[in-house]
Amino acid sequence: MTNDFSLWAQTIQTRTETVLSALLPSQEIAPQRLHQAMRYAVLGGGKRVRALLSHAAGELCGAPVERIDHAAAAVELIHAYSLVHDDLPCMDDDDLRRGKPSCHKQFDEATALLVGDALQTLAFEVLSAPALHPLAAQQLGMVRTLAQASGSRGMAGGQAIDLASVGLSLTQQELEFMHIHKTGALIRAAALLGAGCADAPDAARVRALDHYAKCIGLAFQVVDDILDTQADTATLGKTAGKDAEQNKPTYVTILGLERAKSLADELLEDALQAVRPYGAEATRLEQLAHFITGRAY
Ligand code: GRG
Repeated sequence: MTNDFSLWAQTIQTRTETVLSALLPSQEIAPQRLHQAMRYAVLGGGKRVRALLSHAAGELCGAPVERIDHAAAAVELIHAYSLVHDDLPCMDDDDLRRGKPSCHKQFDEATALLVGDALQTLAFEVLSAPALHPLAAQQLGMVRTLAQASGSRGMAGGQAIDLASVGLSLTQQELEFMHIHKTGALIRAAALLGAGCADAPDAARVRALDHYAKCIGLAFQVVDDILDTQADTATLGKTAGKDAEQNKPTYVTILGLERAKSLADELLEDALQAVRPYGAEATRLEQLAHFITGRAY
């Protein structure tokens, strides 16, 4: 199963890299430095978890793979923008991302700011391309889904709560609220966009996917908090121990390591249960859930 999943994941990761490379402006085109920095921030790194999720969700709904490629690329562009901005000195202030200098270190802060801006707008350009979907109303719904997941009631809002939480002792409920927005909203959108690529996605399947993605999005963050305390910088490709250094509330500080691990297991089980009715059709989703919760970086 693992080998079969690895092969599938590698295929999707390669497809995603190829599509993103084609969508990003060439660094030969002016403004060269901005385009070079955009390509630096997006290409050649990352697990592409969100793209894998769009593909697994799209498969469950019978969506054509070429459409999913583009929806997945749009989500990865938003994700890459969020990482570039998150690393800026005015936010998390991190020098390392995906095992290399973060964008503002490799280039400069103003360029990194513009990279984030341009990646965000490119994501919507890609998702709204007329060739992406034959049903304009459905496509418009997908654009809205990504906008809501990225904005103040989604990822950007979660980031605002995160920044305001430094040094505070949050309850588990407050921490969950932050992560549902900061990380969970985009992960949920990745699944919904994959499903939306089908001509007429079955409503029950979309509901199951939505619940699966909510659970797996939260599990992703719980595991991220655990890894921040357990893994080293070389393995993570980003600075380990950052949460404690910045005095940030995490699942590990609130629950302790063992209960945080149990919570990740519970969320994994909830996610698996949501797609169990679809049997073998949901194999990729099951494997992906195990990959997300069992990852080492
Ligand atoms: C700046 C608007 C704005 C938002 C930033 C997602 C986010 C919000 C910041 C990232 C900070 C962070 C490290 C969050 C923990 C979870 C997370 C999103 C980790 C990075 O995602 P991965 O592991 O990264 O999927 P790769 O590199 O594999 O794509």
